Amino acid sequence: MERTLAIIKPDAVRKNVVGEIVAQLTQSGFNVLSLKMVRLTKGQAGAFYEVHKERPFYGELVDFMCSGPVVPIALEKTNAVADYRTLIGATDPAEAAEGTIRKRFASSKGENAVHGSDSVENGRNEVAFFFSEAEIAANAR
Ligand code: FUP
Repeated sequence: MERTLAIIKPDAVRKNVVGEIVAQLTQSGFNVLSLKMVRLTKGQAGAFYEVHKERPFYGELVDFMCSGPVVPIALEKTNAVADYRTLIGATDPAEAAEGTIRKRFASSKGENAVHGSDSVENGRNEVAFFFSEAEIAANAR
């Protein structure tokens, strides 16, 4: 079993598609270990995206992630990281495959509906960024 972190971003929360995204996740075989709705501070969003801090879009990305509530979701599945990346599609929705979450719900490369961990190690670390083991234990398989 692998863990990965999804975050439903502020654009998708504003579009009222949290339920549809969670439904697509569970219909695609992901077990929801835990989820919550939170409003990130700049400090939290900045720390979460620390790896991108030298990139030109970092400031905009942090501001966007703090612009409204987000829904972090701890997911579990065999091959969760790669399967979730396939399910969400390319970073830019214009390049995302038909039926992917970003194709269905994202507006642009910046406001792209969902976050996804990009490696198994980051999957574990990013889940731990938002959830304690006690929060996750209740629904682990
Ligand atoms: P992804 O793993 O698909 O979320 O994409 P990246 O890790 O490359 O980028 C993380 C986030 O930075 C994206 F979700 C949106 C933002 N971003 C931009 O705003 N502009 C870019 O050119 C690339 C990424």
